[in-house]
This record gives sequence, structure tokens and C-alpha cells, in this order.
Amino acid sequence: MALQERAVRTRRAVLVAAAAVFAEVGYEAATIAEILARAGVTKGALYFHFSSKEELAQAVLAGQLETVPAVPARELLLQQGLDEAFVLAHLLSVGDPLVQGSIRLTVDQGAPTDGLDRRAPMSGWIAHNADLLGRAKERGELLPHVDVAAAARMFVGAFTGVQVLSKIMTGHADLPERVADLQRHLLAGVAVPAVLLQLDTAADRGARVYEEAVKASWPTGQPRVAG
Ligand code: XVR
Repeated sequence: MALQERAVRTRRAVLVAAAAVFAEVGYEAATIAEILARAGVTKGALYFHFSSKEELAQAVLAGQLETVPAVPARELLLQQGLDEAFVLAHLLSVGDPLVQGSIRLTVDQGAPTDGLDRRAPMSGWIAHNADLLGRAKERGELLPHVDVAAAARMFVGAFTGVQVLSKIMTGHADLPERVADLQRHLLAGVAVPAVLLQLDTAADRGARVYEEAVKASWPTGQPRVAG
């Protein structure tokens, strides 16, 4: 194995281990010792890539949008956005460590002095939604009154809300259903009727689209949602 390839694998193993620990115990209680034990790498290897727990958390946060594999392009942009939401819900419900860890870091309020930038992933989602909704509007998928910037924020806030509720009530087991409910309500307020009728909002869509996305990305690795 080339040296560089090994470094990339080590960095990833450390990130996944850190995310898993953040997901389980939160930022405050997480320790480098526990992350080391999970990653199965030496202390030197970990510190070569990350100099502190804070740097690990920032890296996990920074990778949040890329934790969702690029979903296959759809004729309707609203279906594509819907598919991203379902894949994210699927990954949370099956306990993907990078996704769970990153989302817990974002949502946990933490100490005011912990220095983590929780806005970065949220701004990334808002910009991503604004781009997709803006293009959907140009194509006539949205009702003419829709304020794209406002809708982009609303989708992020609403997803975050049902995600927190689902975590509390069922440990994320019912998140695909909750996201299906949410999307049916929100999309009714933004999509033109002819588009609304064509959208697939079945709760098992995330699992199906995830399989499709993984197959499509093989063997080149994982093309990801653009920021
Ligand atoms: O905006 C999002 C999608 O367009 C679906 C609506 C997802 C936003 C996820 C935000 C993330 C941060 C905390 O989830 C949380 O619970 C893909």
C-alpha cells in the first residue's frame, strides 16, 4: 500500500472512531484515549493527523454534508432533495457513526466556551437547499410565491426538529417515517400540484436510494453531495 493511501485510511479510521465516541457520549465526555482504542492506531498516528479533541470535532463537523452520498439525479429536483433527506434519515436510523456523531455535535449546545463551530454544517445545508430550490423554481417545480432563501432555512430547521424528536422518542428508529410526514407537509406548501402528485414520499425510500447511490459510486469511491 502506498504511504499516502495508508495515511488516508488512518485519518479516516480516526475520524470514524471519533465520530462514534462523540455520538455515544457527546463532545464534553469524549476522550482521546477512547478514540485511540476504537481506531486501533497509535497515539503518534492520531496526533500526526489531529492535534486535539477540538480539531477532531471540527473535522467531523466539517464533513457533515459529505456523509450523505450523492443521490442519483432525478428528473424532478424536488425528488432529488427529498431523496437526500431520506438518505440522511436512513443513515441516522441505522446508526452510521459519522452521521450520528456529526449531527450530535451540531445539535448538542455544549459549553459556550467549547469553541466548536456548529454553524458551518448548518450554513452548508442552507446553501445546498437554496441552490437546489432555486433551480427547482427556475424549472417551474415551485409555486410562484415561494421565497427560496426562506424555504432553504425552513427545511433545515424542520429536519433538525423532527430529528431531535425522533432521537428522544425512539432513538431514531422512526426517523424515516417522521421525515416522510414532514416532507409531505412542507412540500404541499412549496410544490406546484402537478409535481406534488409525482413525488415519492414513502418512508422506505431512504434505504432504497442509499443502495442505489452506493452502487452508482462503485468503484471510484463515494461521490458526495456538493456543498
Ligand atoms: O436540509 C436538509 C436536507 O435538504 C433535507 C431537508 C437536511 C438538514 C440537516 C441538518 C442537520 C443538522 C442537524 O440535521 C440535524 O438534525 C437534506
